[in-house]
Amino acid sequence: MTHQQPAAAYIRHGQTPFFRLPFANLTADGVAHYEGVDAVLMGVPWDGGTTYRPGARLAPWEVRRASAHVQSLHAEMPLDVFATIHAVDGGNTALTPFSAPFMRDVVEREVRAIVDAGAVPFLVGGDHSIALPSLRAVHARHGALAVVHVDAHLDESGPETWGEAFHHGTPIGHAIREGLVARGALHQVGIRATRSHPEEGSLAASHDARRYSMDELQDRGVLAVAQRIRAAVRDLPTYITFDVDGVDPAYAPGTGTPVPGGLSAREALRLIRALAGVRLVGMDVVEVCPDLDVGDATSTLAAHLLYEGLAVLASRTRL
Ligand SMILES: [Mn+2]
Repeated sequence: MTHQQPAAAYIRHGQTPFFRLPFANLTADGVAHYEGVDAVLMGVPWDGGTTYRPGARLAPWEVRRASAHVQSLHAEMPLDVFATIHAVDGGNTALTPFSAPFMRDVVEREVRAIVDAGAVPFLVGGDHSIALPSLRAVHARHGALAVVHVDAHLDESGPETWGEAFHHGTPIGHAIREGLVARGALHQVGIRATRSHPEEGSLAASHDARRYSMDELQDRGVLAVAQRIRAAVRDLPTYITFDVDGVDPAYAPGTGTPVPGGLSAREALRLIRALAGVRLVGMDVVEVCPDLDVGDATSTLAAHLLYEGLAVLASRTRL
């Protein structure tokens, strides 16, 4: 029996929770309770870390709306996702748009509440700077992580470009320096942006990160790349941080810093799906900018990427 509500229910009451799931139980003072919950979808309406075109703060509402069309039964696997795992909509992190340190504190606290209840967080950004506090919270629970990082950009910048240590081009660098990522367990897919310094990428390289170039992805195929990742992460707790600009702007136009030549929507979905079997402990999908989107293509893709992540969790739960 699926935990999704019938479509008529959300149309009737006017709310569109992620995947028509029930909302988490909140106390009067806004504290969530996740007992018995396997997965929590949570929006993080923050784009104060954006360096170019803003708007990702509005993504949680649009991805919720787009996700209402996603059903429980998987198209490629005999899997009834929302009957297998108990997933809820945890609402949004309550942020003001003005303080990045406040955002990081709130996100870390909210994700801690999710992982401390034994559930898996699925965050909907927001720009990519929301990934760092999420990784901190998941690391605090599970230890050093394998991280699958899909992105057009390396996201390991320091303050040399903007004079600012924390923005959406920095979360991977901080995660490495803070010891959140296990050595040799960072897997980067879709990286193709031109670089301004030859040392860009050297931090990840010094941590024995594996980068799968777009040429390699095309030549070997996405399934072979996913199988390499899966074999390498073994049973490490694995976190997927998915920047939609890893996908080609033809498929994901609604994003702030697009770079041509990325993954197709089909490759992106296959990549996540083929990670079934990994010990998934967290996921985020970031950098969806609804104002720049065309026909909800990017919001709808984000919803399906999250669904594939939930399917990874469900397929392991079922085993
Ligand atoms: Mn990014």
